[in-house]
Parts: sequence; structure tokens; C-alpha cells
Amino acid sequence: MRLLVTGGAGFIGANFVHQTVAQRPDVTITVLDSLTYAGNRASLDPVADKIDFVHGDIADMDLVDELISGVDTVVHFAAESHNDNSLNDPWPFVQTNVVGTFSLLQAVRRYDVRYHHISTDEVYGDLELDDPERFSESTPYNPSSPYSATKASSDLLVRAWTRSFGVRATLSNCSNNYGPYQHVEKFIPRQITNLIDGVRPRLYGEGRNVRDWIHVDDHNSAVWAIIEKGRIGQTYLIGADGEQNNKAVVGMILEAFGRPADDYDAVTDRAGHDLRYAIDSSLLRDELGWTPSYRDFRSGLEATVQWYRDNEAWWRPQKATTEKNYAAQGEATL
Ligand code: NAD
Ligand code: TDX
Repeated sequence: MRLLVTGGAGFIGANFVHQTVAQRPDVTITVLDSLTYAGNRASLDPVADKIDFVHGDIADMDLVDELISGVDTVVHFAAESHNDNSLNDPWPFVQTNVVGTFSLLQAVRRYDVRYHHISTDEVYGDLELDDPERFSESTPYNPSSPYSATKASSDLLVRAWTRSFGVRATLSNCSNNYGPYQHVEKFIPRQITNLIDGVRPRLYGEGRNVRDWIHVDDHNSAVWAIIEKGRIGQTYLIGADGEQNNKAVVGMILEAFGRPADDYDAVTDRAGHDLRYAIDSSLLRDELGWTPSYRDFRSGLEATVQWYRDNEAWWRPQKATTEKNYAAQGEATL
């Protein structure tokens, strides 16, 4: 298989490339990534001699046309991915997530190339803490933030290109990922690297918000199951039954550093902050036989803490700028 991976220098994309190189020697990989602040060439160092890397933008339609004419399959990870940034400056989200996806869809349509679209559970909005229902493939779209609205828009483009033009696409909407190579702007790596620097974790509001955590390797094994066995036109929700509220997660990270569970700062809450995400992944499990490998969140989190301790050279260059941006966006201790 000749595979084009967009966003392969980002968190999930880089882990996908590592997993694919390790497990599928028959796959030839080209990564297309524009190396925004979130993209890092160093994340691909362990596989650098096994892949082709193209530095370019998914919205560059000539480049995308040329690359897609030479592959059988596209997996599309590239995106502007951080909610807080989308509140501060939504334009790059519209450009990359909507226009960039349009550019890829036009090319896969032209060359009849198989396409898998990576999306998020945030397209469904949020749930009450006591709602017995979780998100499923039939939950109506109801995005809250500019980030999730642009991801929802991109999903709808894929569905329309499949129905109207016969594009051979599948979609997946996954819950919150954790693991190695995640940018220090995101919740878990931010708190781990704060603690390495002797700074207290920063919890938005009261920390009641619930996220449904999944290890990045489990997300990526599900993506492969869908590429290989998924039904064309179908959406699959990916999740590993990992609901935790933010306060509990901060408590576990503090514990891994030998600190008391309440040794954090409560800071300004996120505008429009979604309360709870929760995924019902029955379709993926029943139809495609997928199951997650990481079943214990605490031990997966401890391994992630260790990865950031061992790989300071990878994250250090981003840390000061990231914290400066949070301060500039008005984050303050409550
Ligand atoms: P990330 O921000 O870590 O990485 C995004 C990558 O895309 C970076 O390497 C960046 O350089 C690249 N990129 C951005 N704009 C580009 C453009 N115009 N052209 C080419 N490359 C560009 O993001 P991530 O957390 O790895 O997320 C990957 C995908 O998974 C996204 O589509 C995101 O919506 C989705 N997703 C993420 C999560 C999560 O928890 N992180 C959960 C569900 C779905
Ligand atoms: O410092 C922080 N303190 C804090 O309490 C940060 C950065 C976040 N939070 C909270 C906000 C959320 O409730 O932690 C939770 C997780 O925050 P993020 O890591 O920013 O993730 P989230 O907004 O849930 O979105 C993530 O999961 C879905 C990814 O960033 C998205 O790309 C993905 O689609």
C-alpha cells in the first residue's frame, strides 16, 4: 500500500507513523505536514530513514494533486487542533480544517483514492455529568467551539463528497488522546511539564469537566481496523471507556510526582467549556472486532509522565512560548 499521512509530524500522526513502520513493512509512507507551531520534525526522527517527508500545506491544491496522484490511500490527521487557540484566533482553523479538507477531497475524488478522515467527539457538543446516554454514530452534531465547528464542517464535506461523488471515504470521531509526543499546550503534557519545572498544575475552573481518555496507540490501532475493514461511507466512534474528570487527572499526575492531590492552581475557565464527552464505541468493537490494549488509565498516565521526564529535549523548546501565550490570553489564578 502507498499511504499519504497528512499531519504526520503532529501528536497522533507521528504515533500513527511509528506504529505503521513497526507493524506494516508492506506500507510505503509519505508524510505531508506544514510544520506549524504544533508540528515537530523531531517526532519523526526514529523513523526518518523509513518514510518520505514533504514539507507543505494541505490547502496547496497543486501539491496535494501531485502527491495524491501517486498513492492508494490517504489518512488525514492534519488540523489546527487546540480549542483555546481557536477562541483566540479562529481563522487558521477555518483555513486548515475546512479549506484544507476540501483540497484533499477534490484530489481523492479525481484519482479515486481511498480516504480516511480523522475527527473528534467534540462535533457532538457536550453531555450533562449524569446523562446515561453517551455519544454514538447517530448523535446529532452540535459543536461548541470554533475548533469543533470547523471539524464538524470538515466531516460534513466528507459525507457529501462520498454521497454525491462516490469518494471511497470512512470517518472516525475519537475521544481525548494521551501519550508521547503531545504538544505541551494540551492538558496532560502541560501539567506534567509544569511539575518538572516546579510549577503548580493549572486547572480550569473547578475541574469538574469530564474527558474520555484513550491512549494514542489505541486510537491508531482503531484507525487501521477501519482502513482495512471499515464500510465505505461509515462513521466509527473510537473510545476506550476512560472517563475521568480533570481534577482527578491532575491528582494522579501530582501523585506521580509525590505531591498532594490538591497542590494545583485553579485558573480562569475556558469560554464555552464543554462539560463532558463520553463515547459508545460498540459499533467499532462489534463490527470490526477492535479492542483497546491500554485498559488502566493510571498506568498509561504514569508511562506518559516518564516519557516527558526522559524526553525534555523534545518538549523544552515549546514550553516558554506556550506559557507566555496562555498568560497573554488572560489566564489568571482564581
Ligand atoms: P496536532 O496539533 O498535534 O498536530 C497537527 C499536525 O498537523 C501538526 O504536525 C501540524 O504541523 C499539521 N498541520 C496543521 N495545519 C496544516 C496544514 N495546513 N497543512 C499541513 N499540515 C498541517 O494535532 P493532534 O492532536 O495530533 O490531532 C490530529 C488529528 O486528530 C486532528 O484532526 C484532530 O482534530 C484529531 N483528534 C485529536 C484528538 C486529541 O485528543 N488530540 C482527539 C480526537 C481527534
Ligand atoms: O491547562 C489546562 N487546564 C485545564 O483544566 C488545559 C490546557 C486544559 N484544561 C482542561 C480543559 C479540558 O476540559 O482540560 C481538558 C482537556 O483540555 P485539552 O487538552 O485542551 O483538550 P480538549 O479541549 O478536551 O480537546 C482535545 O480532545 C479532543 C484535543 O485538544 C482536541 O484536538 C480533540 O479533538
